[in-house]
Order: sequence, then structure tokens, then C-alpha cells
Amino acid sequence: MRVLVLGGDGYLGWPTALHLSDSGHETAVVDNFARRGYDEELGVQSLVPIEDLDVRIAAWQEVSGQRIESYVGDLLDADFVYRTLREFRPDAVVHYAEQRAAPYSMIDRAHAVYTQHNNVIGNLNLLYAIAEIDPTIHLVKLGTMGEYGTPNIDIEEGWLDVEHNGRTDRVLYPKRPGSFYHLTKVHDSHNIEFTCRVWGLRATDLNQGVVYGQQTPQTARDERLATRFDYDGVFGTVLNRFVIQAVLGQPLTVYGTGGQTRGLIDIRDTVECIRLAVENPAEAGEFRVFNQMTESKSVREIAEVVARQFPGPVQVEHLENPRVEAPEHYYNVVHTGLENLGLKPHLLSDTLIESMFGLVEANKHRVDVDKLYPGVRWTRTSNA
Ligand code: NAD
Ligand code: USQ
Repeated sequence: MRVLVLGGDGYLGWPTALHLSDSGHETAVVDNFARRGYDEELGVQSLVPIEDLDVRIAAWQEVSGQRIESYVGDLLDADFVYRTLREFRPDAVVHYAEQRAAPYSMIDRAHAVYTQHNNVIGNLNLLYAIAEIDPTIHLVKLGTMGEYGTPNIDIEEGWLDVEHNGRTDRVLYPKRPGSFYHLTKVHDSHNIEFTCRVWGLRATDLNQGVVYGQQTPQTARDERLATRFDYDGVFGTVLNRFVIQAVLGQPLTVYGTGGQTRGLIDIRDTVECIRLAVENPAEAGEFRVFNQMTESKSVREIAEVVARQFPGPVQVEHLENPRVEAPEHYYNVVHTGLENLGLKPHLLSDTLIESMFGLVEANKHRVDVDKLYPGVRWTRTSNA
């Protein structure tokens, strides 16, 4: 199949493009390098050095004999989006190209506006381009488990059967997201569902949990193929940060009691989920939702897993939570859709964490320890 990966220079987009290319799909990537720009803005860098996109693509061709096309441009530029779809003619578009850090979206008004504009309008431009150029294109869109929040009932895969005053209906599962970033994903989901219903588009919305890990079988083939690995308090995600903190001899920064529970997924499963979704498309007019996570853990349990596996002493520091989120809550998620398509999950009990320790050790000189602490507070507003 011909697959276009939007956000193909990012943490997940790049390994996904490699996995799809390795699986025999004609693959192209789109990116505007916004993510590399946030590094400059925040004065941070990926823990693992990453090559420029053209070097990565040349390295992949050298290693695999496969060519990945690239289109450099912004999804906010509708002409660019239309041109790219017309030229590449994809069967599927995998859409990762959004500002993805909750803390970044909560820095101040300007960052909230940027995130909402970038994510919602970029996705809307894409929906129009698909509808006009080829409505049979299957959109595989990255959403987030954080769209649901932490309701006191089981979380279903996107839809909920409701009985009210003696009548029943199937409705989109109620959403209660926890940041201006997470809110963009809710808005995207509604826009996509609307276009499936009204224009007959076909889409898979993947509500992904927090991803951990840095290597896939393809990125491991050459160090020029490495994907980014974020450790800072804005872009670093919880398990990756705890692994890095353990190796640095820094305390693991558990926010609040650590009773908040999240869905998790190994990066190797992320790329495989995308392949499965692409190769098993939604029907025309179908808005299909999968919860893309393989297990749930509280932040406290994640810290315990890292402390148990690290071969040295580990301290845990309970910081005042900079976010507003339920400290202890019910969390039970249905996530059978992707497993029914064939996903064989890698769970945290696997050896992956150990392999991450060596990677961090080799690159720890690149960490600016001051950037480890969270600086963005959910309750502080400013008009910057
Ligand atoms: P990332 O920031 O590393 O990658 C996103 C890429 O999209 C970047 O390379 C960026 O330059 C590009 N991009 C952003 N806006 C763009 C625009 N307007 N035009 C063109 N390119 C643009 O993020 P990631 O961690 O790889 O996440 C990818 C997707 O998966 C995001 O949509 C994110 O919300 C979702 N997701 C990520 C995680 C996670 O733990 N990393 C978990 C759940 C969902
Ligand atoms: N947390 C800590 N200590 C830390 C970092 C985080 O206790 O040092 C806690 C947070 O308070 C939160 C949880 O860990 O309760 C997860 O935080 P995170 O930064 O790892 O993840 P989050 O902000 O939710 O965002 C990440 C990705 C985002 C994706 C989301 C999936 O950046 O793109 O959408 O995970 S989910 O969480 O399922 O919504």
C-alpha cells in the first residue's frame, strides 16, 4: 500500500515510517520540523542524538534498499496538503503531526492558542484534502487516552451504548480531557466523526496511551536511524523520564501521591498497531476507534517498576502536582480492538527497561539536569 506518514520526523512518526517501509509499503513522510523548533525554544535536546531527515532517509536506503519520499511543509498550509496528496496518492494517511505535549499547551495563552490552532486546523485541512482528492483514503489518526479523562465507569473503545428514560442509543464516549493539548484531540475526533458521517470518509482514531521506549528493530539497525528521546519536564513522558532520572542518580519525580493511573504502550507496539490499522482499513463512512494501550499502571507503580529493575539505588520524590488531575481514581479500559487484529503486546515485565538504562548511560552527558523539573503549572495563567 502507499502510506503517507504526517509528522514523520517525530518520536513516533519516524520509527513508524521505517516499520511500514520494512513491511513492504511504499512510504512517504511529511513534516515541518516544528518539533525541532520547540527544542530550540525550550533550550533542550533529545537525549539521543538525532540526524536530519535527509540523512535519516539516506541511511535507511543504504541499510534496507528502500526509499522513503519526503515532503517538507506545514499542515496549516492547505495548498501544501492538497499538493502532497495529489502527488503521492496515498491509500492511507497516518496523522501524527500535532503539538503533543500537555505542559507545552499550558505554558500560557500563546502556547494554548498555538496548540489548538496547529492541531485542529491542520487536521481540518487534511479532512478537506482527503474529501476532495480521494475520499477512499483511510485516515489513521493519533488521538489520546487522555481524551476520556478518568471517569468512574469503564472506558469503552470510542462509543458507548446508553439507555436513558427507556430509550437506547450509541453515542461517542463522553470526554473530559485534562489540558488544552488533550482538548485538541477531542475536537479532532469530533471533526473526523462528522466527516465520516457526512462525507463518507473512512477513519481509524487511535486513542493512544503514554508511549515508552526508544528503539524498534528498524531504528536499531544504524545509529543514524535513531529516534528522539525526550527527558525534560515539558516533552519528556513519565516512564522515559523515570528511567533517565534513575540512571542520572536523580530522584524520580512523582507528581502528588502518584495514584493517577494511565494507559501505557511500548514503542514497538505503537508502530505495529499502525501497521495493523493500515492493513485492515475502516469501512467507507466508518469512524472506528481503538484504545491503543496494552496495560494500565499508576505513576507510583511505574516508579516502583523502574526502581526494581535499576541495578542501583533509586530515590522517589513526591512533588506537589503541577497539574490538576484526580489523585486517586477508578480506571478500567477496554483495549481489545487492536489485539483482535493481531497485536501481540510487549508488557513492562519484558526486558525493555534494562536496555534503556544502557542507552541513557551512553548519552547522559547530554542532559541539562535543571530541565528535569516541571516548570509549567496548570493553575497559572498568563497572556504571553
Ligand atoms: P513529536 O512531537 O515527536 O512528533 C510530531 C511531529 O509532527 C514532529 O516532528 C513535528 O515537527 C510535526 N508537526 C507538528 N505540527 C506540524 C504541522 N502543522 N505540519 C507538519 N508537521 C507538524 O510527537 P510524538 O511523540 O511522535 O507523537 C506523535 C503523535 O502521537 C501526536 O499526535 C501525539 O499527540 C500522539 N501521541 C503521542 C504519545 C506519546 O507518548 N509520545 C502518546 C499518545 C499519543
Ligand atoms: N507525571 C509524573 N511525573 C513526571 C511526569 C509525569 O508524575 O515526571 C505524571 C503526570 O502527572 C500524569 C502522568 O504522569 O499524570 C502522565 O504524564 P506524561 O507527561 O507522561 O503524559 P501526558 O502529559 O498525559 O502526555 C503524553 C504524551 C501525549 C499523549 C499522552 C497519552 O505527551 O502526546 O497524548 O501521553 S495519555 O496520557 O494517555 O493521554
